[in-house]
Order: sequence, then C-alpha cells, then structure tokens
Amino acid sequence: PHGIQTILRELGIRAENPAYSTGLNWGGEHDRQQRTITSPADGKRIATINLATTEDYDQVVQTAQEAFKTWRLVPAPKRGEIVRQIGNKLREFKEPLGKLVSYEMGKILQEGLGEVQEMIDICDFAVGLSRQLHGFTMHSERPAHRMYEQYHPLGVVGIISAFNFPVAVWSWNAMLAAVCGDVSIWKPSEKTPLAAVAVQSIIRNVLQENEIPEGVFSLVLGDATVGAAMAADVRVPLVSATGSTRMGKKVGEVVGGRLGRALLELGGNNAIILTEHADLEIAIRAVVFGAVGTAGQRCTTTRRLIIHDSIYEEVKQRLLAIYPKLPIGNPLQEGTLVGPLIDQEAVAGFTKALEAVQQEGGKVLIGGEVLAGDAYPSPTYVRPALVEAENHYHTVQEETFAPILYLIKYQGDVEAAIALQNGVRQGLSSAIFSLNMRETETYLSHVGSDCGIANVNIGTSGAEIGGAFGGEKETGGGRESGSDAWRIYMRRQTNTINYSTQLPLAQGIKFDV
Ligand code: UN1
Repeated sequence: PHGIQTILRELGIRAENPAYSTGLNWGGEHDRQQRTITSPADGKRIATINLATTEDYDQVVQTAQEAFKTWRLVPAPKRGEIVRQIGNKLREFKEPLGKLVSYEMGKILQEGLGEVQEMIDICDFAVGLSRQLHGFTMHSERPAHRMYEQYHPLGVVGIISAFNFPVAVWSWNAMLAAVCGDVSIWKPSEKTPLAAVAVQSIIRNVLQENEIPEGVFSLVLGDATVGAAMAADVRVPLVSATGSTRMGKKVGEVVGGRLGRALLELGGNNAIILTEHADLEIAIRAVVFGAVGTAGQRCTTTRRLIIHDSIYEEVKQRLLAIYPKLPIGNPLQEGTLVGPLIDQEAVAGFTKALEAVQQEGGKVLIGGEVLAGDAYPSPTYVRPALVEAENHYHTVQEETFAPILYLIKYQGDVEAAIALQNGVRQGLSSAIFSLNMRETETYLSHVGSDCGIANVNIGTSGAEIGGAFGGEKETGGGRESGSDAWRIYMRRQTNTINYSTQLPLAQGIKFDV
C-alpha cells in the first residue's frame, strides 16, 4: 500500500528490525520478544521489531558513555557541523520519512511532512546555537579577580518520546543535546518504532561519513521496562520524557529520587477563549485545526473552547456547519484532514469519555461515531465530536487524547474566561481571540493565562521551534526546543580567577594564618 515497501527500503528499514542501535551498529536481532507494527491507516502489518532486553539497554548505555568521552572534546561548532549534515539528510529524505510517519502514526501527510520540517528547523537552530552556548561574566567584588560562568556537556541524555510526534520531539532533544556535547539514547514509543528506525538509519550514514564514534546517537526499541531502567539509571543525568501525566509522574519520581534531572512534557488541556471582540473568521479556522488536526492527538490540541455568551450561538452554528464536512479518511490521501486514531485503545478512550461526559450533563452536538465501511480500512477512524459541557465536569478536567472539543459558555469579562481556562490541572498551551487590547494584554499579564504557551489570535497547536516549548502544573514544567531550553542539557560552572598577588576573601572576611 502506498508503495510502503519502497519507502521502507529507501529509508533502510528491513521487515525484521533489531532491538537497538548504538549509532553505527544494530544489535539484538535474535531471541527477543517481538512486536508487530500495524498501520492505523489501513490496519496492515508494516514490520516486526525486536524488543530490547535490559541487558541490551545496559550495553547501549556503556557504548554511549564511551562515546561521550570523545564527543565532549569535539569543539561545539564542529558538533554543529554534524547536526548540519543531519539536517541536510533530513531534507533529502523529507518525503519518504514524512510518508512513513503518516502511515505508521496516522497523521495526514501534510502533518507528517510538517513534522520532518520541524526536525530540519531544529537542526538549523542547533547549528547556530553551537556557536553560542554562552554564560554570563560578572564583576568580582575582589580586586584583580575575574568571574564568569561556563556550560559544560552533561553526559548521557535519555529521551522517551511519544507516538503522536514520533520523530520531531526526539529531534528537539537530541539535536540540542548533540551540540551541547551530550550523547543521547532514544526510547521511542513502542507504537511508532519504525519512524525511529528510519531516522536512525538516516543519521547513521552521517555518523559513518564523519567517523563519529559509536554511541553518540543511540536507539533502544523497548517497552516501559526500558523507560523505567532509564529513569533509575544514575549513568543518565538527564531524562527527557514526553507523554501522559501518569507516565511523567512515575519518571519524575524515580529521576527525582536519585536527584537526576527530568525534563517533562506531559498532558495538556488546552483552551481557546473567544471573547465578544474575536475575529471569528480566523478564530474558527484556528479552532478547527486545533481540535481535529492530528485527530486530536497533539499535546497542544484544542480541547476546550471558552465562548462569550453573546457569540456562543453563532460560534456553535459555524462549527456545526463545518464538522459534517470534515474529510475523514486515509491520511495519505490528498484532501484528507482527519486521519485515524493510533489504536483501538484510543478509540475506547474516545467513546468512554463521550459516554461519561453525557452522564455528567454534557450534550454531544455532533460526532462521536466509530466509522466503518470501505473508506475506513482500519477500526480506528472516528468522527470528531463537539460537546456542550461545563468546565468543572470530571471528563472535561481530563485530557482525552482524541478529537473532542468541549464548548463552554462564559459570561461577563475576560477575567471570567481566564478563570475557566486556568481552572484545570494542566498548563501547556492556551490562546485568546480578541481584537481588544485590554483583553489581550490582561490575558498575557501575570493575572492571565497560567500556561507555558499563551497565544493571541493564533490557536493552541502548531508552535514554532524557536520558542521554548512546554508547560506548567501537571504538564511537568519542562522546556524543550528553542529559546534557552539548551541550558538543561549542560552543567553550569561558576569560575572565579585571581590574578593578583593577594588572597582577599569574599565578604571581607579576615583569616590571617
Ligand atoms: C506534541 O504534541 O507533543 O506545537 C508536540 C505543536 C507542535 C508540537 C506538538 N509543534 O503542536
């Protein structure tokens, strides 16, 4: 289907895939537990992978530790040069890799390509960054003393990525880590390992051509036991994990227990506020992209729409005019806007949430059906749902990783809307549509949105890589990607140098011996 075998060949993937890669070499091919990967697009088997054992994982960490010893000595701009070459290879393979992401994960091809573009963008960003890993200089209180700070490589970085962005979120972490002088070990979601195998195959060539030591970029295909081993492993000073709040709490607890660093990017419950001053032409488009794009499976997906009661009816009618016409179907087919959910477990979660919200008093306006028939060749296609609900409902307070948009009415001023928006445990992304400066500035002020991302006249999803990405509260507090997110991948050192003939002590302390 869709020439997938050709694509896999082009990307260097075999039907049987080994359990791990230490950059240049693949390992763990025999006598491993296996997992069959099927496409949510058509339900067909794509490949079988071997799952790494904890011994495999241990082997990978040892190789990574060895590689770190030499990689950290490579000047940062030279490390950037390797990342530049990786970015170029990704440009070359954008089409087949985007297709594979789309076929394995189920997002539409446009978004699969967009995801690869996000990888390319972060490579470019990291290349520039490789000449700028700077600290501050300060003025010493002591004469003829110099004080400054510098950033040194940290070591082995563990990266646990989620199925919904099978490759981009890894690249945010791995490319920054690489220019920072770290080596990384990637544990992709067991639902989307092939995209990871493909990426590893692509960068492998770059590593080979540049005689980069084995272990700078490693990949371990495993289940939760590998993630757990990583979290507990003192040889891994930083664990970056993307996924559910439930998973993140476990990882955070274990990493925290050994006082390691955890970079957590967890669930969102993102809202868009539509005030009476909203430009509805652009707002409705942003809402629909945010709510049904990636079939509601982004951590930035718009899950709640908080609407001023004066425009509530109009917004509802506009959405009710669009939802029946949404092109749902094969994600690789041009024109499709909504692909399938990742698996049947996700479908069950979708259906259960809709049942539960109705029991709480919610009203499903449209959607919610599991779709069958020739146009839907796997059992994981659903019709996105619009639900009238109240913010305090238990179901509305939870993140359901599926295309459900809750319509919530508010009365009064923007403060009332902000209170509803912030009245959830998660704090990833948020947005307001308003042309009223008082409303938008209040929204961005310290009494406004409590989220890591707060947008004006732009939806909740589809952030650019140049900004720091992440969120507050149960979203985990981590920041990845742009701005100064690189700092967490390095260790900071404060240096004070005395070039005088005296030894003055700070704070004027006298201590004559
Ligand atoms: C995620 O869903 O885990 O802002 C990441 C966005 C994308 C990244 C989402 N650039 O929607």
